[in-house]
Amino acid sequence: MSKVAIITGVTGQDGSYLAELLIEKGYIVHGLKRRSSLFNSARIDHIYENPKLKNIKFFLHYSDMTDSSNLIRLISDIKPDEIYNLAAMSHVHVSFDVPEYAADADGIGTLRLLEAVRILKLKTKIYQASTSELYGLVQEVPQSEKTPFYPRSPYAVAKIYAYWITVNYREAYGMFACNGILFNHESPRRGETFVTRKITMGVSKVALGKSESFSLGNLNSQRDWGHAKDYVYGMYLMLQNDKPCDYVLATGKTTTIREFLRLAFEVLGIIIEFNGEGLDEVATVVENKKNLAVKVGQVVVRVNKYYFRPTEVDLLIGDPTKAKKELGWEANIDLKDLVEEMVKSDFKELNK
Ligand code: NAP
Ligand code: G4F
Repeated sequence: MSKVAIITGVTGQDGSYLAELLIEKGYIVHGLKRRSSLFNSARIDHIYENPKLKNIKFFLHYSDMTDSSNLIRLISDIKPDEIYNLAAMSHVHVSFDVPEYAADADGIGTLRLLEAVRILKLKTKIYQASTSELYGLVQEVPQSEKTPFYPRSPYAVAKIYAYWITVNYREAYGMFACNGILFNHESPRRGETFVTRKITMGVSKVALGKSESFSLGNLNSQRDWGHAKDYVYGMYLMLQNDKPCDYVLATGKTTTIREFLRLAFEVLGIIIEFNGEGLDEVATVVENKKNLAVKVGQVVVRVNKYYFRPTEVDLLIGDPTKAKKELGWEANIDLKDLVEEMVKSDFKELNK
């Protein structure tokens, strides 16, 4: 018999890849999406249009992590074998502007979901989308499941609550609930205001002559970037394991924003150099190997303090040893391939 899964946040980057994965594995998938004034299903529309996935069982329901009666009703009707809780106000910088909403949707939202499963006395397995942002002001390098947390944003504080309430429900009620402590993962489906996608779109627009330059914030911070496709497979593996546990998913390598930017321009044969310091730092073209719409000497990136955060997470680098040992999981797609895929996808789309 087919397994039944609920994915909250199905319209997001990870939700879309996970829906594809579970459908391929023969699951009946129920995606929860929130109401929006514009269509918000662009990342999952292709699932219906793919002839290879003709007989799929994929259903969408309106929902919101701030609405417990809605969650109880849907979970009671669907009685899922697995729930993947991916819904969240996931933008760290924006969480400083909407801290109460972030706490409600990301923190208490997770409690609402766990409570729904407990009240309904279901044996549902639960995956909670935890994050490397929990490490914040890092207490250890690299960060593993044993590293103490030190959150640095309202988003991370909300996710700490979600992390511990998941652990607590596992211990108090014997629920099969796992935290995936995922380091940054990206793809051509990444939201356009996260730094990697902002860069790959910005680079493509500049190369096509659609804009002269774009602005970024802190170029010095370092992230452990993987591909979202690899990471959703890790989520799935956590719920297929014999015992519920928390796992770090990461590549074990870290890179600065500045280096990601350099690599992204390089995909299009544009070589840049950095000059100046702090808010005066700029990236300038030194070579244009493919004769794209840029000139040598053109300033293509500037630094703008608007994009800096009140408190920054300077360095993230994860230790995925436990996931490798216990789940057989590892990141397969490396940073260079990820950057190339993202730049080529944006360049193609913007060149239409
Ligand atoms: P994303 O693209 O921003 O997707 C978030 C999803 O949550 C979207 O479907 C969004 O709906 C939905 N959502 C937001 N607020 C909601 C609410 N109040 N009720 C119901 N749904 C709501 O994020 P992602 O990159 O796929 O990440 C998935 C999860 O993993 C998130 O919880 C994120 O915090 C966590 N995480 C991500 C990373 C990463 O590097 N990507 C790393 C660690 C953890 P709309 O489409 O309508 O906006
Ligand atoms: O791409 P970001 O916005 O991602 P951030 O803050 O690391 O959060 C993402 O990863 C977390 C996992 O660690 C998730 F939990 C979270 O949901 C989200 O998916 O910023 C990355 C870095 C930061 O240091 C930021 O200050 O890039 C720096 N940055 C520099 N200029 C910028 C910009 N970030 C954004 N968004 N926009 C800029 O212009």
